[in-house]
Amino acid sequence: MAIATSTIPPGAAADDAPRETERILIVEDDDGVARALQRLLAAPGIQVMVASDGAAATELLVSTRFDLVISDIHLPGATGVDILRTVRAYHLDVPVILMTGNPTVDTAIEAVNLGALKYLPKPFKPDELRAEVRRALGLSRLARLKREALRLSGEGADGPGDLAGLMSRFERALDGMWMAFQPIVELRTKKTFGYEALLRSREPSLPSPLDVIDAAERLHQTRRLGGRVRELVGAAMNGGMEDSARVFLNLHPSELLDPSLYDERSPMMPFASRVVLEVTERSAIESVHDVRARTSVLRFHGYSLAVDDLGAGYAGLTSFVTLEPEIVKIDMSLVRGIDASRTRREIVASIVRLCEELDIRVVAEGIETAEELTIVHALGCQYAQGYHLGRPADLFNAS
Ligand code: G
Ligand code: MN
Repeated sequence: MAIATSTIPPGAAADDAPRETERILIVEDDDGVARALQRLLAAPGIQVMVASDGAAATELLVSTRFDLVISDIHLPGATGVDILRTVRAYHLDVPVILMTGNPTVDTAIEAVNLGALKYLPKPFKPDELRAEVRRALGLSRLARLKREALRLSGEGADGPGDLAGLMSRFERALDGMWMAFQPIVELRTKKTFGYEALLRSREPSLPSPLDVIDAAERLHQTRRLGGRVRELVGAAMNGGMEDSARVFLNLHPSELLDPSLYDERSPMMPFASRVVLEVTERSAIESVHDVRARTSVLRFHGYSLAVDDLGAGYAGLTSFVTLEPEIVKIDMSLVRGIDASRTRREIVASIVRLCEELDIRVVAEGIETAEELTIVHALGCQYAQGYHLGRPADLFNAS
């Protein structure tokens, strides 16, 4: 039998307020292990269901709301990673614990990339599993509360039931997306130093690049999006772009954890020495472990690094210290109206001075007027970018 259920009714020995029955799905082909897990996890208010292969698991996952999925990695007709993918396609917030008797680095990396909560090598101690399950159910409850709060505030058009829809819109956006390129000008020579590659969408329901990035985050697909961007930019560099031009590429901090970024066969690798990876100050990089080891591998391949949106986000020097960038990009909020603001001029002048000492070059972003351009040049910025110098455009037929 592919599917088995055991329930103990809620409220029997609950010490806190009664809540809805919580459902756990166990995906395990070994009957003995499945039954042992079922016994171990059965508790008042918890329903434990078992699927013994990938097909049965998928059937349950698309029809039932689960609060936790515990899956073996090796299954008939699927892997635990396939199960994880199915979960992510339909139930964004459900925690997934993967178990294996034979852990490998590759599956562990893939599991973490797809958002597995925990990768448990077998055999595990019952207490260890129970503790993980308690934590996971707690997170699941938290996710549900957050969804309710969102619904109350009238936001969050895509409820969890709509995730399949969001996924298909995201897939269409990936298929139709293209890269715009905006020139970055060297101020001394007035020549184009390079281009920032900017994502553009043709999907009417996700019209702005931020919509696409937001959908990718909600669907745990930021790495797939990053991979597609690198493919398109690689094609542009292979195609019409002049060989001397640098390309500035925005990297989501989570992409630093994507093994494909470091893959020799990555479409960007042949051009690495002309590529500047921009990491924004707006999101915390502290969540990425081993940043310094990762950036040193990227530098070994020839990439340079830039801190993006300086002055717009997190205060402090974290991104300077961890990334040791070759370039910083001053956010347009500091540039806007700089000709009329002494404070902005002083801040930019200090940034330029500091960067000179650290041998970091400075790009001023968002230049919209001749006056702004004159001032940032006079203050010592080496490069500038903005509508005044060139709008993002379909320059290299990258689509
Ligand atoms: O965060 P980041 O610097 O990567 O953002 C770049 C974004 O800023 C792009 O979406 C681009 O279209 C936009 N942009 C580029 N130049 C200008 C400009 O001069 N003014 C304004 N308002 N936006 C700009
Ligand atoms: Mn940028």
